[in-house]
Amino acid sequence: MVRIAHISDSHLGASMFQLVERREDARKCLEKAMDMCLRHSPDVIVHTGDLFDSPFANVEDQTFVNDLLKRVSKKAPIILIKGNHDIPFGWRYSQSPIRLLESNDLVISTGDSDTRIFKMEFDGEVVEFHLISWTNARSMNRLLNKMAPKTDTAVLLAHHLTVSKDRLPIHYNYTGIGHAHNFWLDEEYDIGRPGSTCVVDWRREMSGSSKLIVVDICKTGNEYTTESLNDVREFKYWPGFDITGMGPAEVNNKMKQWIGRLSPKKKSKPIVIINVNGVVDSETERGIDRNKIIKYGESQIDPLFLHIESNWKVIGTAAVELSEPLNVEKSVKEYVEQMQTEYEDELLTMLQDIVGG
Ligand SMILES: [Mn+2]
Repeated sequence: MVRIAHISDSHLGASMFQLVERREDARKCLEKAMDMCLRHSPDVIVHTGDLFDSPFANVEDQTFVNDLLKRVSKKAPIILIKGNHDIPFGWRYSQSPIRLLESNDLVISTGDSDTRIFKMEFDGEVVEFHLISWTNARSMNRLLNKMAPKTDTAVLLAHHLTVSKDRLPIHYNYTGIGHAHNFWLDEEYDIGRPGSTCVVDWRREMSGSSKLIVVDICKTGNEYTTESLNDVREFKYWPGFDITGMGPAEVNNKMKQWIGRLSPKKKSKPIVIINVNGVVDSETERGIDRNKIIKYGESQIDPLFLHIESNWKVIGTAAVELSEPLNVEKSVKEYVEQMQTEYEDELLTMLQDIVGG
């Protein structure tokens, strides 16, 4: 039996909403994920790419990674795929901070190339690893077509896949990928994607989850264990606030009421994202006092950051004055006159049919 612990997409250096605290969070998330891997005593740890958010990683992040991998690689070898974020200007240039980690013998990666095939022996059991770092679709398809393992047990590791799961070569015991930041495990096809170790882009990641995938490759088939990988920062995501039909005062009050109901669980300052939907008129939108609402929220829940995502739609308004609202015929005529609608003639003809004029 060979045990692989698989994580992905750590995006060191990413800072959501330009919050410097998130850089520190990303480092803590990676360290937490690596320690979670070690607790399962894996034969090998796999990271399928986007270790850094930018190939021009800052020295602080590089030093952190260096120290962390030095500690972890003493316990288990680390295979690291280069993701699209780890490579400058796409696949045409090879200089990447991963290259440095590799030449320091902290990780096994694909060197200056986008691919590498090698064997590793675990207690007499030989496993062939096929690595594909980020590359274009054509070269990826070419690699997939020509890579054929020579040993019984083989593992394919890539940052992303350019073919659907049913078109993958069948000779791999496990295919580990990254790139998309949500967990996905297909035990029938033996394909796993852990998701990101931290929240990088909340719009894409809030609906899913991230997990550590532990794969035991046995003669009788794979056995999977997964463990939730939550961000070290607490996120409160409220998707369903609807302000349809409200006036400005009502919106301001309601939003304060909604915020008042939020109560963060942990002690750490949470990131709170409030998604507001609905349709309001432009006057109402102008009357929404964002600053006051946010200040109120900050005083109530002490967040690291409170964000109101304005997803509401705005319709223009025009006041129509009806002299006799109960007189349908007169009201329609007044409406048509004041709105200067292009359907004036049709409306007036319909009106004749209805009231029999
Ligand atoms: Mn990524």
